[in-house]
Amino acid sequence: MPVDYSGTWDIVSNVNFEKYMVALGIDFATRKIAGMLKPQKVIKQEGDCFTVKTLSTFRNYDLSFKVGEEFQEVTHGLDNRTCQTVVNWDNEKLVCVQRGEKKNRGWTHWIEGDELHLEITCENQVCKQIYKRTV
Ligand code: 1AG
Repeated sequence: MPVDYSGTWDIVSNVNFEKYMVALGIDFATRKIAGMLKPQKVIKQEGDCFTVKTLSTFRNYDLSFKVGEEFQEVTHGLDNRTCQTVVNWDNEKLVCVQRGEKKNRGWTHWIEGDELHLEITCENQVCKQIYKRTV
């Protein structure tokens, strides 16, 4: 069975998010709010086509992509930068490269049991988040 990321996922852990946000240049006040959030991911996968909604009480962030197709991503409501972005499969992992002003920027998603894992990287900082399926 190929992997299916579709579903609604609630965050259960968030390690080093503060330093990731500092690396992105997010201001102090925004970091303090963002660090309190318990975001939810709502993912729809149809083959290689994805929509990933990151929902929170403060801001939402929506991303749509087809695996293997580069596109321009504007991180509206986050750091508001423009990246040339591509997501590829690495076996069952989704590996995203966000090419732009910030070095070494990207993320990787994978599934372990009923958990959705996410590592988000910017420069020398890696934030690790774990989400669980809503019941
Ligand atoms: C992402 O996930 C990250 C989406 O692309 C958002 C996660 C972190 C936010 C990044 C920087 C923080 C900047 C401003 C904070 C303001 C609001 C935060 C709202 C988001 C909730 C944490 C990869 C993939 C699809 O799942 O995008």
